[in-house]
Amino acid sequence: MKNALIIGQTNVGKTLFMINFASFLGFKKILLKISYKDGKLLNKEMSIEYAKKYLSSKDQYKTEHLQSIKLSIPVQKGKKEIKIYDSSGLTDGIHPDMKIRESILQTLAFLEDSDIIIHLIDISYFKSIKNGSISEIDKQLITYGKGKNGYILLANKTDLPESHLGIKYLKENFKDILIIPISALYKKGFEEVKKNVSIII
Ligand SMILES: Nc1nc2c(ncn2[C@@H]2O[C@H](COP(=O)(O)OP(=O)(O)OP(=O)(O)O)[C@@H](O)[C@H]2O)c(=O)[nH]1
Ligand SMILES: [Mg+2]
Repeated sequence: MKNALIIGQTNVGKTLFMINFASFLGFKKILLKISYKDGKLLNKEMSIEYAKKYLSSKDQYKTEHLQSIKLSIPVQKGKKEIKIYDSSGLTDGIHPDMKIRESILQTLAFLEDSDIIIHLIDISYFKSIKNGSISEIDKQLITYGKGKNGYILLANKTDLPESHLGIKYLKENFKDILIIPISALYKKGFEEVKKNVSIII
């Protein structure tokens, strides 16, 4: 079974994307496998509503460990299973909090083992907040992803103001990668994500 890693800066919507993508595919419940940094594993079954409420947050660094769910995606002949990993948020530079540094290490260590990389960028309020550019860590992820087969860039939060400027910037500056505008909150653009993931797996 192929695995996909959802990666990106903190608060960009990685966890909400994973949960709502499961919901979009028809799942009413998810079985979440949490991989703690000390190697322990924990399984938790929960409803989509519960998962959204307790796993996704407006606060930064909500996700502290790798956590995965199995999804089945329609392909040409039937369905195929895929394991989707949600990860802790990355940041530019070295984070002062050791716990967060360890989480970042766990995410990066898993990067090489991933068949598919789903890189999320928050493109809302693009011009005012990010001074018209994406962060260094996002640029590095794009450079890394370009060399891999299964790399998809999701421009998230298209429901918020100025997102069109962000999409324009990405499409102009990174012409040779697959960029899909989405709203993880409203499950917009998910058909396109499903289509492209099903081609890769
Ligand atoms: N308006 C809007 N808000 C979104 C969207 N996607 C996520 N959010 C919000 O952004 C915040 C962060 O979402 P999370 O899913 O927790 O983000 P994350 O990337 O997993 O964050 P960390 O685990 O902290 O790294 C929450 O308040 C979400 O409701 C979107 O498409 N539109
Ligand atoms: Mg998260």
